[in-house]
Amino acid sequence: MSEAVAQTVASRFSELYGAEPDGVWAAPGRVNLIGEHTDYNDGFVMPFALPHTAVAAVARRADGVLRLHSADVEGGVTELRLDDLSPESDKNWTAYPAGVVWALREAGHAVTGADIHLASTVPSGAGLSSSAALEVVVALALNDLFSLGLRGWQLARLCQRAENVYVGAPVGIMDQTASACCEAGHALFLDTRDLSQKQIPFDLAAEGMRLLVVDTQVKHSHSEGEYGKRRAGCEKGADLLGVNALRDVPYADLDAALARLGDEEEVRRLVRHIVTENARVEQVVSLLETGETRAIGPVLIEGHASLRDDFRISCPELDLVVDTALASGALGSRMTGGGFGGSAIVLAEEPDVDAITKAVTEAFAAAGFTAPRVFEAVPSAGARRLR
Ligand code: GAF
Repeated sequence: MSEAVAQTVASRFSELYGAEPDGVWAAPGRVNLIGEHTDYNDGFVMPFALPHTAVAAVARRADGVLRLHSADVEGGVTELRLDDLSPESDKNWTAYPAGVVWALREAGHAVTGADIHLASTVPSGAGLSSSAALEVVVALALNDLFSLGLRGWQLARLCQRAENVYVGAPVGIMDQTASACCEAGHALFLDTRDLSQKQIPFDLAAEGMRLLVVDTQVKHSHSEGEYGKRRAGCEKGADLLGVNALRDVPYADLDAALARLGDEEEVRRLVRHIVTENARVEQVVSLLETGETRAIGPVLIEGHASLRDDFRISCPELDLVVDTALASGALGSRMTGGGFGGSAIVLAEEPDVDAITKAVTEAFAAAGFTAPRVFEAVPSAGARRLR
């Protein structure tokens, strides 16, 4: 499968650029199991990698030129000069790979140019980190081709900088780290403060369960204002409470912290979500480690309620997935990713999967919503070289 994909992408590269690529790399999208909007609060997250990947065929250049092409976007090859790359100058898809090259060079890494052809199976705008997959696959390819010796978490930091500064989206570090560092059969317990990581075995099929992703087809974008507003609100909360980041408010002190915020109702809601969400990540880790996998269902449900009512980033389509799945026997369900659209996850017993899928699809039709796309998510490998 990987070999066939690598061959297709390499062949297209040769057609476009008239030579063989030096190699082919893949980086996955991710699903976040729990820990939403905690990453820019120095908190905990728990994503796992999807089988869907961005694949890049790449060849080195030595002449300061970057050529970019995507199988997923109309149009020909874009040619850029490395010396001309500058933040927020590009509003197209090319800003993601170009931003990575810019971030590497700005950090002092000797990248002298490249020809790149990309093809991705990660659904875009679905809350599944299609942007991070593009960034990480380019970073990994250049790391190998220019012998930069950077580790996965270092590539993730550079990719986040590309997205924050070059693309102009104020995202945290979760998606890039997930794409770079996840392992097949595991969820990644990540402390976003120091990027310390623990791979937690997560094999639902072995226990007779499944995790479904329901892509509502409602597109979202992090460069738009609401994500940034939530981030600014969390930073205000940390300021008012006199802590570096909301991560520093222990769950046991939540009531006292909320009382100190007085009539800052909006900030109180954001703080409550972050502090309880960090506790939920720790709870899920502990349940998985003690083999109580089914017991994570109620924690996922609480997580959704918190995102809907306190953080206020759900939407009618996401709520309909969660409500319908739970009414049809799911063990747990929540929106995943940045919110305002994108995808929800559903944890279910294997025999209930078809009935839940049917119920959600029918509920969408009855509500007049675009049909959702439902697929099973199996924890897959992180970024890697294919050939
Ligand atoms: C998006 C961002 F890119 C992540 O950094 C994270 O904040 C997530 O939304 C919400 O948990 O995917």
